[in-house]
Amino acid sequence: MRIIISTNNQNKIKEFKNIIKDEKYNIFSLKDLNININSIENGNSFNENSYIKVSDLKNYMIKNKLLLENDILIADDSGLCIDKLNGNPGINSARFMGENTDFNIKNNEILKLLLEYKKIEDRTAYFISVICAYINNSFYYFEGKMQGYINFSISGNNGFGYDPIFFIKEYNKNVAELDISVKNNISHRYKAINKLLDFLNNYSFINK
Ligand code: ITT
Repeated sequence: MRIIISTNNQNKIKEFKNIIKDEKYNIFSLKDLNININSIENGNSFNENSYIKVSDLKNYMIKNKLLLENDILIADDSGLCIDKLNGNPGINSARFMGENTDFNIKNNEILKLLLEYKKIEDRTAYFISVICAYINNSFYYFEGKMQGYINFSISGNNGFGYDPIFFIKEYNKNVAELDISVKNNISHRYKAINKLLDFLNNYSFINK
């Protein structure tokens, strides 16, 4: 069965392929299928933006007669929410300081915005991933969160995006310092994907 992911972020694709181990699913990115979609993410929530990305993919596949009967179409809308910044950058995490701005610059800016908070307890944040899935003509949502803190400096080369400033107390490391297999066992994306997989395992259309 095909799971097609409506994203242009190759780091997300890597994580999806790493997390979904069940061989009954074949995972495809837009790039794998040569599909060119650039969704306009102008929703007011993670749910709305993940829906926009999936429905753009659905419409493209129907229009181009690419959609197969059992296809599962999904998108992930994710972001970093920092409590002392009123939940920002939140749904604007990709667009914060400009979509094409280097993450080293974005991460440095976040550290600057939190300069006044000298205690790690005051620097709480979470990553969130909302997966919207189009399955058998209906849309479903699956959400995962990973709690942590914004560290005082940038460190680590693994992962992507805001991982070099996101500190996990249990490991005493930033996410970017964790082995990628560890991140993929605790992350917001891992949790959302697991909810999706549980749902699919119990879904009679898929298992008939
Ligand atoms: P698509 O919309 O094409 O999927 P995107 O990168 O624009 O790709 P989002 O709109 O969901 O993705 O924006 C999420 C932002 O949050 C983006 O800037 C990511 O770099 C960042 N982000 C999401 N998950 C992350 C993670 O696991 N670790 C670090 N940063 C993450």
